[in-house]
Amino acid sequence: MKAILGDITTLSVDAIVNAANSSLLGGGGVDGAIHRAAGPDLVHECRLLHGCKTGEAKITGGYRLRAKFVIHTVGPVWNGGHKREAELLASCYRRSLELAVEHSLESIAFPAISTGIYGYPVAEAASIAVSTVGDFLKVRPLEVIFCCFSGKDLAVYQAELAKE
Ligand code: AR6
Repeated sequence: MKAILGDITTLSVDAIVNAANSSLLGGGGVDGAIHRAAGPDLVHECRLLHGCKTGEAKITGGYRLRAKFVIHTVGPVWNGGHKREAELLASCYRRSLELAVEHSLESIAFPAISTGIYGYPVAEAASIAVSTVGDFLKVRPLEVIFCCFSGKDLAVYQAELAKE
């Protein structure tokens, strides 16, 4: 696993992960960027999924994206840390990786789920992301990219990766 700085919508991987909301019908942040880049067929397929619970994940095609698939997961809204946020965030990473394996995918890129509009502190979120993915990769090999959207986030991820 590695961290890079970039726009997740441009990556040529088997799947990119979307930090969605429970409607799966689009929104701001990375969700908006993915829907804009994928085109309107993405929301048409998302409508058929009837939403997604926090901590769960669902897969669709990638349409106009270079990625073949989009794995939509719903991160927790940060509420101070005592509302099962850590457990739910770890579940987002695990369920996304499980879907990738079920679909025989070899590469997957994650944004920093929940750390934008949902307000999860980046350092805590990066620690959960790296440790949850690291544990999963001990059992199932996959190419995992953490796609950071700022140099500051990239530095936080690199510090976490150095601990693994
Ligand atoms: N590529 C990579 N990362 C990005 C991109 C991009 N193109 N655009 C933003 N980010 P957020 P959340 C980063 O707010 O906190 C939506 O409205 C961003 O800088 O996208 O999980 C959904 O519909 C941050 O580091 O997702 C939900 O309602 C990270 O992606 C809600 O926002 C996540 O920020 C979900 O909030």
